[in-house]
Order: sequence, then structure tokens, then C-alpha cells
Amino acid sequence: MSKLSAELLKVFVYGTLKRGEPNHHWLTRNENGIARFVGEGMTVERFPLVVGTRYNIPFLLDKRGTGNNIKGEIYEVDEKMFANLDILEDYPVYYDREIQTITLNNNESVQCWLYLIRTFPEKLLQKEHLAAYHNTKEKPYRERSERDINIKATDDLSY
Ligand code: PCA
Repeated sequence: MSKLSAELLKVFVYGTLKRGEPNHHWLTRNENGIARFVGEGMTVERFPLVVGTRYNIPFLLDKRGTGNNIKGEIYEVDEKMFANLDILEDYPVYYDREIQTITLNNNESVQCWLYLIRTFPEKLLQKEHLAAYHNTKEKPYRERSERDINIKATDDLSY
């Protein structure tokens, strides 16, 4: 593999994929492919990170310059895992993704993929802008199997 394509398979996760959060098992399940934890990191760019919809889903909104530098975790993944992350995030229907610069705790910076929401109702911006996501008892994350299948995922954004 060329160096460039290896670099493109770093992913920065800021939501339910982090350690201790409800979708972390996707990264650790062997059948999904390989994921290696690289370190904790933070976006150089500021973004609004909000918890939205009736299912309390974390969203990084494509409105850079608003909100905080976002804390998360960097993983190196193989193509199989990357494809499985795309399935989980319902890319490109629900989340889109792009490459962003992430700084590690040692001040090194790396280029990583991250998932974000491009098209969203303005009112999502009125929710609290977080710097780091954690699932909570007060606003528990609901997985897809618990969601109303009669409502289109993208319609949920207005709740
Ligand atoms: N999973 C991805 C995007 C939002 C989410 O819950 C992540 O953890 O980065």
C-alpha cells in the first residue's frame, strides 16, 4: 500500500464509536475488519457538536468555525473496517465524511476521516455545543434497532 492510501485510512471518531460509548463494539469486532487505536486527538477546526433527534444521536455539523475544537479518538483502520463504518453511519445518505486535520496530545498532527452532517435544520444549531460527546442516562443513545422504522433517518433531524 502506498503511504498516501495508508494515511487516508485514519479515522477520527468523536461520538458513539469512542471507547466506552454505545457503538465502540463495531471497532473491536474482528469480523468487521481491523482497527488500531492510535491516540486521543482534537480537531484543529471548530465545529458544532450536538446531540439531536429523539434518539440522542451525536452530530458534528458542517458549520466550521462555530462551536468547539472537538475531542475524540484516532484509529487506523483497514478497508474492510472503513466499509463497515460507512454502513453504520449510513454514508452517504445520513452522514457524509471528509478529511480533517487532527492534533494528537504530543502536538503531532494527522489527516483523518471524520463523519459529519451536511444538511440539517438550523434549529439543531441551538442545542448545546459540546467539546466532547458522552452518552448519558438523561439523554440515552438509541440504536437503530430501537428506532421507528416508519420515519426516514433524514426526517429525524428535525426533531
Ligand atoms: N459515530 C461516529 C459519528 C457519530 C457517531 O455516533 C463517531 O463516533 O465518530
